[in-house]
Amino acid sequence: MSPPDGWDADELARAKRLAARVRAGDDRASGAAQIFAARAPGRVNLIGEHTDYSGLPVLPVAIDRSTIVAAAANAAGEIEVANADPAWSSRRFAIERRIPPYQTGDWANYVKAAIQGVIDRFSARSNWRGASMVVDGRVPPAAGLSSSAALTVSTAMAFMALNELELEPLETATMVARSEWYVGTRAGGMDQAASILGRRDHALFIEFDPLRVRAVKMPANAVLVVADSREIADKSGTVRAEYNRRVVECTLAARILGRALKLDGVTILGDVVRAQPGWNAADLVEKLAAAAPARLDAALKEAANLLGVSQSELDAELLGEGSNRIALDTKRPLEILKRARHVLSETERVIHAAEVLEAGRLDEMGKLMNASHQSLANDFECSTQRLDGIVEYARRGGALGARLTGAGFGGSIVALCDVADADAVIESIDRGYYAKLYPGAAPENWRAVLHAGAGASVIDLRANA
Ligand code: NG1
Repeated sequence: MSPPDGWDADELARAKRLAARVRAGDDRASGAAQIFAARAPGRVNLIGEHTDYSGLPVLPVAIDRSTIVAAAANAAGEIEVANADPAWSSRRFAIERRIPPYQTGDWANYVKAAIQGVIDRFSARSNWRGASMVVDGRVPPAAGLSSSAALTVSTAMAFMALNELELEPLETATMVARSEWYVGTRAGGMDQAASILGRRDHALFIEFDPLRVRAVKMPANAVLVVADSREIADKSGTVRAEYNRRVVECTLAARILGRALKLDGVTILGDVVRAQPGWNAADLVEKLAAAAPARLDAALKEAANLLGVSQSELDAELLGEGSNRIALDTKRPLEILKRARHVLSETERVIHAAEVLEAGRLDEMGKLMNASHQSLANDFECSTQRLDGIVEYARRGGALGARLTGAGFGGSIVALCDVADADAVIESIDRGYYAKLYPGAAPENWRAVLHAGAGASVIDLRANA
C-alpha cells in the first residue's frame, strides 16, 4: 500500500532516520516494536488574519515543509522526546492527569500541550502507553509559518496512533487547536486545521463553530513567495502579550455589539456575524461606534459599565484565572473600534477571496491581499516597519499582492505572483530588503517559493519499511 500523500521518498527517508534514533536511544523500544511516524506541515495564510479567534473564516494553505515525529511505545509510561536539532535538548516527563508545563519558552511545552490535549479528549482512559519520540522540524520557527502547529499536530497524532486511538480529522483539529492554549496563547484554530486538512495544490477556506473546510483549487499559474523578515515574532514573550491583548479587544467589541443589537450569548464577533444574515462590515462598525467609545480603559471599568456587569466578573471572563491568566498592560487603552473594523472587513475580504481564487481571478486576489495588509497595519497595528518594507519590495518586483502572514509583529510575508514573475519578486526582495539589512549574506534560506501541500498523516513504519 502506498503511503498517504505528503510522504514522498525524502519524507520517508527522514522518518526512517528518526525511527533508527528511537530504536538506538531506547532499548525498551528496540527490535520488533511498532514505530509510527506522524508528519504534519506548517501553513501559510493567504488571507484572513486575526479572524480565527473571533470564529471568522481564514484562507490558508498547508505548505510543503513539515515536522515529523517518530514514536515507539515505552513501558515506563513516560514521554521521552529528543529533537533531531541538537539546539533543543531532550526532555522526559510523566503522563499525568494535569501535566505541569516547563518554563515559558521551552520547546517541549508544545509536546506537553499535545499530550495533555489527547489525555483531556480521552479522559475516560487511564492506561496510557508511554512514548519514546524523536522530532525533526523543518518548518522555520518564529517565521509565521506555524511550526508550533506542525509540532503539536504531529506529536498528538503519533501519541494517538501508539495508543490505538483514532479521530476524524476535523475532531483532531479541534482537539489540537484547544490544546495549544496550554502554552498561554489564546489562538484560534486556523493553524491546526490547515496542518491537518491541507491538500496538495489547494487553499483551504476554513470556517469555525463548527469547524468546516472547503478546498479551493489554486490556479496553476499562481505561486506563493514567502519571505522571512528575520524580525523574530517571539510567541512566548511580548508578542504573546500583544496577541492576547488583541483577543481581549475583539472579545469586548463582540460583547458590546451583541448588547447593542440585543443578541443573546455573544462572546465573539463570529456570534454577531452569524446572528445577522445579510450583515456588512461598515454597518456593524457604525453600530459599534454608536454604542461605545473607540477606546476603553484597560482596567475594564468603562467596559463593565457599558455591559452592565461587575468589573471583577468581566475581568475573570476576559482574562481568565490561574497560570493562563492574560496579563494586560493597563497603561494603554484597549482599541475596540479599530480592531473590530479590521476583523469585520477582513471577513468580507476572505469570503470574496475564496470566490476570486476559485475563479482564477488572481489580480483581484492580489488586491484583497494588499488591502488586508493595509488593514493589519493601520487598524490591527500588528505590522512593523520591516514587514511593511519587505511587502513593498515584493510588490515592486511584480507581485500581484503581498501581506504579512501569521500574527505579525515580525515573521514572514506572503506574496502572490504569476509563476513567470516569481524570480523577479525574489530578486526585488533580495536586493531591496536582505542586501540592505544583511550586506554580504546569502538570503537563500530566508525566502522560498512554497507550494500547497498535503495535510498531516501517520504511517506505521513497519508497513512502509
Ligand atoms: P502564527 O503567528 O502564525 O503562529 C497566530 C495564531 C493563529 C492566528 C494568527 C493570526 C498561534 C499558534 N497561532 O499565527 O491562530 O490567530 O496568529 O491570524 O498563536
